[in-house]
Amino acid sequence: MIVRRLEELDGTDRSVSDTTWTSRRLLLASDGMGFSMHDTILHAGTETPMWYRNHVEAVYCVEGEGEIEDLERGEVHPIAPGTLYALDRNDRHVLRARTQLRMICVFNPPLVGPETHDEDGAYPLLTADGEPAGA
Ligand code: 9YT
Repeated sequence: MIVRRLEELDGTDRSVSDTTWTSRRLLLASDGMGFSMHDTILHAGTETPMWYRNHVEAVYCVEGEGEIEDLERGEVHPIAPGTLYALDRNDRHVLRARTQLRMICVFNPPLVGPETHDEDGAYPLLTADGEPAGA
């Protein structure tokens, strides 16, 4: 059994930041669960374009107010605590945080650990060693 607490991740390589977000990666590929699980903060007043070409992701809002724009369909959906979105078609999207958002995210395949967004807002597929898959 794995028991882990959010505060244990601060200051470790399981806490990853980019300009608009900080993510605490509670479960990663090395934990052997078949998915990764993240507690992610999106900073107030930011927007983050993303396109997970290589992963499916489900995101559940537990704090804050914002919106998600589905760039495939041109639809905008409000985000509030209790809202889930699932990117079941590798959908390109923009997440806008009106206030700070706190999101619980699950990825399949699991993230390995060091990934940050590439120029398209995607994460690369990595091997367990953190090297590009297929390289
Ligand atoms: C809200 C969202 O898309 N989160 C993605 C995961 C997070 N940015 C991370 O752990 O990299």
